[in-house]
Amino acid sequence: MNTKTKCQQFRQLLQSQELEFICEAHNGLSAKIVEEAGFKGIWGSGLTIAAQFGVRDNNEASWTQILDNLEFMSDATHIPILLDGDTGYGNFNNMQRLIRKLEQRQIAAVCIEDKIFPKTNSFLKGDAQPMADIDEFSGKIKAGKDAQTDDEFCIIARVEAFICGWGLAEALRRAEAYHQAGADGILIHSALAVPDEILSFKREWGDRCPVVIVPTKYYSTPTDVFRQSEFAMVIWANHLLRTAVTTMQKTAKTLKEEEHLLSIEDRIAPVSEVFRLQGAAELQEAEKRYLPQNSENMAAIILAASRGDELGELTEDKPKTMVHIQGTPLLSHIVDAYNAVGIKNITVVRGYKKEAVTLPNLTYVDNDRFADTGELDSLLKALRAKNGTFQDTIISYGDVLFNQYIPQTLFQEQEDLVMFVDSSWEGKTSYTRLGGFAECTLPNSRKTFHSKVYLQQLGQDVPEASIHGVWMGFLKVSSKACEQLQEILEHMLADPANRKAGMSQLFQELLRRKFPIRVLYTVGHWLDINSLDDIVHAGEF
Ligand code: SPV
Ligand code: MG
Repeated sequence: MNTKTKCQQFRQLLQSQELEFICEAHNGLSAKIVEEAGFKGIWGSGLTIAAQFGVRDNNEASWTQILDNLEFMSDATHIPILLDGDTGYGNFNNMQRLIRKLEQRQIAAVCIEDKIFPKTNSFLKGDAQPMADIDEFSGKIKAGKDAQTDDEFCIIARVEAFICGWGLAEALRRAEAYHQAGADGILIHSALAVPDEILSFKREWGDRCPVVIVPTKYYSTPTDVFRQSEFAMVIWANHLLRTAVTTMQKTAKTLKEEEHLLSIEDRIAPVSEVFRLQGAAELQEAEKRYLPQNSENMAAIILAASRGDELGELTEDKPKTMVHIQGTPLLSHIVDAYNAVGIKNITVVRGYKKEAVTLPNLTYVDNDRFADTGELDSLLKALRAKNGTFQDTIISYGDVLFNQYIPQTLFQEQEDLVMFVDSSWEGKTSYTRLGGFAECTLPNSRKTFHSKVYLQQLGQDVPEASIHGVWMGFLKVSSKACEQLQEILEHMLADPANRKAGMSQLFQELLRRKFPIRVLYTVGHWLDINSLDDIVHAGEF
């Protein structure tokens, strides 16, 4: 990247011994496109900036609106911008304020033309346009030079004598006056289809100061003619906007006529190119550095392959997870609760009547052998589907409702394996669901609020005196531990004896391998749908 300031860069271009080229831009995006094409400078065209606002080139857009637009152009690029400053938007005083505001936005240079505010584009009835008083305009240039704080800032004086129907003598007289007033360069404009006016001017002018041209009308002149005549700079003044107009008209017309995108899609920039131009990648990098990674890095796996025979007829044509609770499938309630805490990466393992499980925005993994496999088989399939890219993940069931508090709290804990245990288990003499009873390092009490509790055993046959609660069917596994979990499951399921194994066997295996499993106690906040009665009570939940 150029280490010179934009003002230094522009002055260097203007004074270079080569013929230099700058190209029009009219907003941040087109400015960036000009820079990427390799241009060393940008023409902030009055015509095209007005046009992209949908107004005329008659100072209809206020100068501060132009300034705001320029700020986007300047922010988007590293090359200097020469602003087409029309007549300076007023008298010498307005000119001075303009210069200060341009410098604040790192605009490198401004060009002002010797006409009257509000001006009209040079190609619209040019010879009917009045010119500025030569002394008044010279004073404006002087005021501008006095206002600039950076010595390198350039002011180009644009001579409109040819445009307004005057001859070479008037053009030269004005150019000399503006040069004496301090202009850093002269832009000599012409509306002829041939370069005669600008060439005759240059012949007489010699090299008193750099001369800039805008060959919009005499476009067929070979560029070498400009080079040989030792012009300093060529401005391609409006060609990107005109390109955009043609393409947009064509696309709009085609869309209107065809009512589909087939003949358009391949002929226009993909959205990925728009994102690239906007610098989306840079923001993504910054997000990694500055944003908490949590919600991006959270996922859920919902085990929902089984039928739920206990609900009888209700699960004849759909699995339990699709049974309605207050008019909405159970699974929907579960997804809502996950979504509410920012988890949208949700994998659902389907099995029984899988075609009935069709909620949107979920990743489905099918366990077609659900009838003769168990939960661990489903879980392994879900983990395999991640292809080795894991997030912190909550494993839960398709028939357990819960409060947002549950996932929220699980993700707050940094440990690799975290589970919830409901300590209000009394009265449940047998609890076959969800792996059963839990014995932990400490029972639930005020004391546990300040100390960390870990799982010691989980199953049906925990002696009553040792039971501290029931597992509620939620296990948070860190992204790192997901990888280990997959390995363990691959190993376990390689043994046919584990074909139908459930989560309690997994816990036992994890304990056997000495993985610490953190326990969080709660009372309530969940509902295990296990009977018709539960469905009725779910409404209250
Ligand atoms: C502009 O680009 O706005 C110009 C050049 O002033 S011209 O339109 O040729 O006058
Ligand atoms: Mg203009």
